[in-house]
Amino acid sequence: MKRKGLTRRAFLATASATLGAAAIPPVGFPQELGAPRRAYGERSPFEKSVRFFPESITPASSYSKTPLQDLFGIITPSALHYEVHHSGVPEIDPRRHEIMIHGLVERPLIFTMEDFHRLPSVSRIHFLECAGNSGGEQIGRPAANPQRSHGLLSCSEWTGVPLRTLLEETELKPGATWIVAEGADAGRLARSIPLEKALDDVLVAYGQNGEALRPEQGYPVRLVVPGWEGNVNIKWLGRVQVVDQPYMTSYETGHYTDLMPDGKARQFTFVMEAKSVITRPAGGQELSGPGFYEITGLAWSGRGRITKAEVSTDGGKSWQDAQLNEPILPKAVTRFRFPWWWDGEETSLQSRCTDETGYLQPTREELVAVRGLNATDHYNGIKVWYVHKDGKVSHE
Ligand SMILES: Nc1nc2c(c(=O)[nH]1)N[C@H]1C(S)=C(S)[C@@H](COP(=O)(O)O)O[C@H]1N2
Ligand SMILES: [Mo]
Repeated sequence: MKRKGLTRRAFLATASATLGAAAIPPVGFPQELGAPRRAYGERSPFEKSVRFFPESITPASSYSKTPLQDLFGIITPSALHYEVHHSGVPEIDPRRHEIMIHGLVERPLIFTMEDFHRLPSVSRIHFLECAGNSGGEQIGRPAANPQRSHGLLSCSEWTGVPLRTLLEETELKPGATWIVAEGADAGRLARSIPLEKALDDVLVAYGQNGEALRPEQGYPVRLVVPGWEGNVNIKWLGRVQVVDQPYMTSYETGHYTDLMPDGKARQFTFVMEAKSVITRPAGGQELSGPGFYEITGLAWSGRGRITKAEVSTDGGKSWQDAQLNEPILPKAVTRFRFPWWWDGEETSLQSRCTDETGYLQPTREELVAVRGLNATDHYNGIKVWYVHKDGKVSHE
């Protein structure tokens, strides 16, 4: 009688007390006046969710992961956005920062940040995902919770100027086919991007979730390259050079290329393919007993909108459609949810998604059969969580 658990009455029964037994006013209502206002808000002291810092070789070349299991909706709070820094977080004074656009252009331009804020702007919600996100899963080292397995993923509302507007202003010369974008951090991280993408939907962003970018996200200005691997989203943007070929920078040759089983490397694998992960219930969490649970998670695709998310609660034998929560935006995360009645037996939970191109997220086995085990970037296989009889959920 699994269906029975999905009725409204059944899940209201998850409330811990019925009214008859409760004190009025309920325990925990304060009796004193509250704290005074504050100029810049902070979350409740009871909320403890933080970024996770894996070990790093140097403090400057390091990363942190978003606590996906603790988040609601689709927007990542800026303070919890994942970070990848190859040469630390520079402190840039916006009054002194300039963006140069030059190369194969009729009119090279230099913008101050003040000039920049006067240009026509747009706001769009997009995910950002490091190519290395969940790479350990590919080589058979599954991570223990959603933060550790998939936390190099965040989603923000970005505000800025379309790169197209700036490039049109400079008047491109014939032969212009690529750009090289360079950061103003000490390492001057640079990436080649095809002009076609630069003229399509790339943003030169200064806003993140309604306020200025955080220093960790590239303050005062960064590239947002929707749907493409995190690395090309150049932070602390200083320079865009219009060129006639890719420049084979270290991050598109020595890094972020995928060594295939035949010994050849795939290069310029920019698009982050469709992927999903269940964030609750998931590894590191515990079910309090048989009964109703809402399974929820995130699905996203660098190729556009998510059209379907499916959940399996029986080890992948059968799949059922999950509900996609609005809004369902292109190259943004989409939240899905699925009502589940746990009967107390050992089982596993997994999700898979389909995007608007019809592409279906593969299993790890399908992906490894094609890509092998040399490279761990651009991994998008299905993630499985195991539910044990005692209610504990784990990664194995
Ligand atoms: N200038 C510069 N841009 C950069 C980086 C960097 O170290 N320097 N890291 C890149 C990498 S590898 C990723 S995944 C994203 C991470 O962006 P975030 O730190 O805002 O999450 O920024 C990219 N842009
Ligand atoms: Mo990255």
